[in-house]
Amino acid sequence: MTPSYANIQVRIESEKVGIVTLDRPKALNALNDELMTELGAALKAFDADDAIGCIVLTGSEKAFAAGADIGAMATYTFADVYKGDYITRNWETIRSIRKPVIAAVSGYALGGGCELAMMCDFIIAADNARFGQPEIKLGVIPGAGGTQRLPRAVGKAKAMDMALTARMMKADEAERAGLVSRVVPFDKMMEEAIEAALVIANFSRVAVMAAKESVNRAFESGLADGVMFERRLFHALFATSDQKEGMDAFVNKRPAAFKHE
Ligand code: DAK
Repeated sequence: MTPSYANIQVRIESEKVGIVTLDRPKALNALNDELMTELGAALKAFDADDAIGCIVLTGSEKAFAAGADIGAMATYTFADVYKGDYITRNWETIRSIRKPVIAAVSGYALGGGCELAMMCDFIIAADNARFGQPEIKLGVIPGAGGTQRLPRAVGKAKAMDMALTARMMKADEAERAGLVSRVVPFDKMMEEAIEAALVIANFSRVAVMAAKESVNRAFESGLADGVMFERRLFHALFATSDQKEGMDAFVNKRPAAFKHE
């Protein structure tokens, strides 16, 4: 039984894939404090569930999420946000999730919505997706990593363009720029995301988590340190039964049956 929440829906697909759907349709899935707390709880629950091998995070056809809730933050003062460490608490949870999280993005992914998608491990976009960091129009700047993750994904020129002009990037441009890994028609988006999630969920969980950790290390370290980190994880995987199983299955021309240990 999956728990029920007020601002998100959760379900399990094919017993292996956890799906979280942002569900505040009247506000285009604007990300308020309650929603982010629920999202963190749902992601942590799937991360802790041995049956789950991958998570898909999605929204509605019109909006993945149109940003943090502007109404909720409109009257805050500097002292409020600084002393209260404004929404840092529940926005950081997603970074601690060790299983892969795929963002399936349709419609608007703006401000915190774009940042949330970028915190996921990769993005599969519907052809109607629109990415943007329009905070400059509100007299602020991106606050959940947009000025850092966007240039790493699309380079300085496009990141500056988006953060300074507030223009939106369509799905095809986002794919060319490297922000999203695949673009598909909207009615195929969830099928594509779930299929990718099932592929991942059927591999060794240990190897999958190591791959995620190692790729993420590329953004935190220099090349030599990153390669050494990868080398040590690669070596460590030879201590798993899944490495024996995977290689034996290849040699003997049979499908691998991973035990995730
Ligand atoms: N917040 C609250 N309500 C929103 C919203 C938002 N971000 N976006 C849309 N809504 C609401 C609208 O107010 C409207 O509500 P009602 O008037 O019907 O009650 C409803 O959703 C439908 O929106 P529209 O009528 O505007 O729909 P349109 O199709 O005409 O336009 C739009 C869609 C997405 C172009 C437009 O709604 C829009 O521009 N929305 C605002 C986009 C935006 O500026 N987003 C960035 C927000 S700032 C941090 C973490 C995160 C953040 C900061 C710090 N820390 C961890 C420190 C993030 C900041 C942001 O995201």
